[in-house]
Amino acid sequence: MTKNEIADTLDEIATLLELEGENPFKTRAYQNGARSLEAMEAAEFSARIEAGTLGELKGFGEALVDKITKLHAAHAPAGLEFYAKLRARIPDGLIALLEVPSLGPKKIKALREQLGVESPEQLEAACKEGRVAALAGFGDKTQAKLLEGLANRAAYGKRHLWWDARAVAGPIVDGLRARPQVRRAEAAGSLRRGLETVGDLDFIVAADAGDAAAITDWFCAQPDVKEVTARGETKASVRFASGLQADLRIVPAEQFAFALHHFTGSKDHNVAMRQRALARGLSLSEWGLVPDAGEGTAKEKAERGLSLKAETEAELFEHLGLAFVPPELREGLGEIEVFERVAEAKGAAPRLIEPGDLRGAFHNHTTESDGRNTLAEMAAAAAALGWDYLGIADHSKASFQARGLDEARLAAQVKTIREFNAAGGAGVRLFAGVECDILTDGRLDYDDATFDALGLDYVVVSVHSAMTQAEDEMTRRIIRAIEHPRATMLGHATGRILLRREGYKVDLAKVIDAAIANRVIIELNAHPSRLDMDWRLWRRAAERGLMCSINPDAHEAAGLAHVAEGVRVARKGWLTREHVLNTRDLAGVERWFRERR
Ligand code: DGT
Ligand code: CA
Ligand code: CA
Ligand code: ZN
Repeated sequence: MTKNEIADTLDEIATLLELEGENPFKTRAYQNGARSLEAMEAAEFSARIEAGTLGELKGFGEALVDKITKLHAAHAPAGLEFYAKLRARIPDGLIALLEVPSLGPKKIKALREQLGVESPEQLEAACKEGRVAALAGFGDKTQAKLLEGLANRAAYGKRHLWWDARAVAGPIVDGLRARPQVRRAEAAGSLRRGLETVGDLDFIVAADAGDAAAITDWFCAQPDVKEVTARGETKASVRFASGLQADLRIVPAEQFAFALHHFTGSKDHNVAMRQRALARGLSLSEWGLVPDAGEGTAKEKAERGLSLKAETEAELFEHLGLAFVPPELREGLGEIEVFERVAEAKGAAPRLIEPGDLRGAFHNHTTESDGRNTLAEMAAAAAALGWDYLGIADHSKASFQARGLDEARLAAQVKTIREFNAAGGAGVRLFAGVECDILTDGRLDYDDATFDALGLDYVVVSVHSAMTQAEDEMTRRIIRAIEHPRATMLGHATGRILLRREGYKVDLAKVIDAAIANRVIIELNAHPSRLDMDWRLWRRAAERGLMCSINPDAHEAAGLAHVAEGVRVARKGWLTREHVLNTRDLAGVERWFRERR
């Protein structure tokens, strides 16, 4: 296991021990161990494990070192017998109780010992019978709160599509900025990093201390707020009816850049940044960038005015010898190394793709299959976006539920598109394509003679059936389609629907290899609930020569705008304009299609 996975396991051990009522010194030793591991360079950690010198460090007792060493050698926490036994002693229901708001290990232990409660269901029953209120340290109010928390558990635990979260967050940022007391306001957290799903919203505001209460009042009184879950002088947390929660932090102006950076995360990025600061004798936190040496906490030092100044995040990065790292790249996946080289003028910053780079899009449906706008309406919408071209790709005949096109209807559509272009194209050039089903054995939905006769500009190949095939069968099926000389690009590589449906089982490493070898594009399906293929795979694949197309999979004119979603996650995958086909001009696209054929 890696250093960070081991740190997570130590935290989990601490929680499990607390559930068992182990003494606080012991549980804290695991938590402190986890923090120390987080702050340690991976190289130093490996070297110390090798040499058996971890125990020389403060806070690493013999028992802890023994467990860390065993976890390091294991593939999963269960490889550590101590962990496996501890976990086996604790009922799953007890773990589930940890997810109930306002319920921590200590309260859970009390409920278990005094009422025999070992699951959310049992807790609900105990609350309804009034037995929880009767316990010392609980009372009527706590019982009511627990009942409500249980009822909302599903909604609370749920993550939200970025697109939905953004729709809530946008007006809040605008609203905050419109307050006269607010100097600066930004959304932070996973939303700012552009993650495909968002757990909760995080807002950072700069204001004078005397104005904080007025801002907090406004935040908590927003019409959509269902419940104020926490409230202090400079912070508040609220829950909206949708179940989405939001945190607000108000900081002095001089702390704003540090707080914005800290609460943007990710946690892994922050850990790497903190290590870098420590190596320079500095301590980085939401409070500032202060000398590590000397009396007092980082917060106290910042309040004594000891922090380096940073008006902007760019200045914060500069203090640590780094160029500005775009929020989308802050995932602790090697961004620090790259932007160090940029700062030292040893390398260029990646010029990540931007929404304005797109000049068209290829995977779009019309009323001929399951779209809601006609070809002419789709073309007009593309022209209104300022695009140079639009690719049409309606479903093929095997997708009968989507009214897929048989050979004759497709031939007629191609003819319509040619006539449309010949008549001037109303501002955009249309490309004739199809979203062709990959049949269960990997053959395509039209035969070669049909393809020859149709004269399509391009073909998107997609899986829409038999999605439960075994992994090797699905992998072979998709690769066979990729190897078809007519295939131009692969649609939605896993078929996942975020927060609803797992993707089909497929070995994407092999699919990527095949796509590169056959010069087939893999799409980045930009629909907010797909974002498929996943951004985590793009950086490496693109370096190896995989071409991307950011495809809206639009089923109506308004759906074309979803390409912005695709651009966002493409940035998370380090993609530049060169990696994406639909940043090319008309001639460049025509050339690609011609060479592919
Ligand atoms: P989410 O809300 O689950 O989609 O993900 P985030 O990244 O928005 O996480 P959240 O809301 O818990 O916290 C916002 C940021 O604050 C997070 O990305 C990094 C920072 N942060 C919060 N808690 C910790 C922590 O315990 N350690 C470190 N290093 N950073 C933290
Ligand atoms: Ca968050
Ligand atoms: Ca948060
Ligand atoms: Zn499809």
